[in-house]
Amino acid sequence: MTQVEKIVKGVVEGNFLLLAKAISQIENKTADAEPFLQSLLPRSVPIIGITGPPGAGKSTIINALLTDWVNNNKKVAVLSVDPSSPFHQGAILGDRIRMKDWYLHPNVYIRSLAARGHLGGVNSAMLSLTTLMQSVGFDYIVVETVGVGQSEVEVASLADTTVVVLVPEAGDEVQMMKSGLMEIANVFVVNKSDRPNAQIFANHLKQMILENAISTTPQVISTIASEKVGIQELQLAIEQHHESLSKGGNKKEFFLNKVMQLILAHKMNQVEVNEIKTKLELEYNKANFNIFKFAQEFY
Ligand SMILES: Nc1nc2c(ncn2[C@@H]2O[C@H](COP(=O)(O)OP(=O)(O)OP(=O)(O)O)[C@@H](O)[C@H]2O)c(=O)[nH]1
Ligand SMILES: [Mg+2]
Repeated sequence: MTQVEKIVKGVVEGNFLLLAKAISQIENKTADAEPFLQSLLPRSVPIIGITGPPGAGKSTIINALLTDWVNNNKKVAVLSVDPSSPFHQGAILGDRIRMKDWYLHPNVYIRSLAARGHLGGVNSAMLSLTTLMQSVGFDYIVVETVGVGQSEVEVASLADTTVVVLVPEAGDEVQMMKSGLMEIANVFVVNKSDRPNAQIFANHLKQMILENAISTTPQVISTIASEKVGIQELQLAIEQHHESLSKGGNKKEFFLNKVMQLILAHKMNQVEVNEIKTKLELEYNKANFNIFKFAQEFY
């Protein structure tokens, strides 16, 4: 049996030990990782990106989505990117509590990934891992990323369907719409709709979407994730988006984007940061230091 076949067997049986090992192999970029990745034959399994500001309810939403999927006997992989800032250190623990029903379930595999320390970007590691998940028998892959900044936008670009989770008092995030959020969202969720002004906010959002109408208009779904309200509507919106993708979609553009990210990551891997640092220490105080000349040495 090949390594992939053994992992598939494990996933069928609800034993994720070999899968976890393969992930570490990829994360640590061991010598075996590249040939292993090149042996993968991914199926077209939907990758659902769930992104949004800290505490918006992303994990609670995933927790609720899992109920229906598992009841329908689906296998689901959840990858959550640990934010690197110390401000968020509670997040991993929080996720463990929020998704506690699922940590030991044979149909669900949950893994946190460090966002820090991936030279060449967390997205190349993510691309490897989501492709792995698509190759070993999962039916859905969920990627949770915190925030609405550029790096999250990049990670979201790996997903087939990106769900942006907001809360009714998300004034600042709405400002962020202008800087890219609008383009990445395939579905908007207004979570915590039990709070005041939720409907006003949802209407405002819909209006903004219409005003900024790009090629497609994302749906706006109101949820109370902690009470599993609106989850079925969300599930439907995700399915509908995925169907629209497989109909026409811009597959070539999608793959081009991924290939560019792989090339970038590969090039970045060849950069010896420590060597640059050592040389820089010798040079940067000199009167004739020129950064372009200096950098050229490493091209
Ligand atoms: N009132 C209310 N609280 C909610 C709702 N959904 C989630 N919460 C609560 O909001 C808090 C944060 O929820 P999480 O699911 O951890 O949010 P998150 O977006 O995953 O957070 P991070 O991963 O830390 O960014 C928890 O205390 C949840 O119980 C909701 O619909 N209404
Ligand atoms: Mg979370």
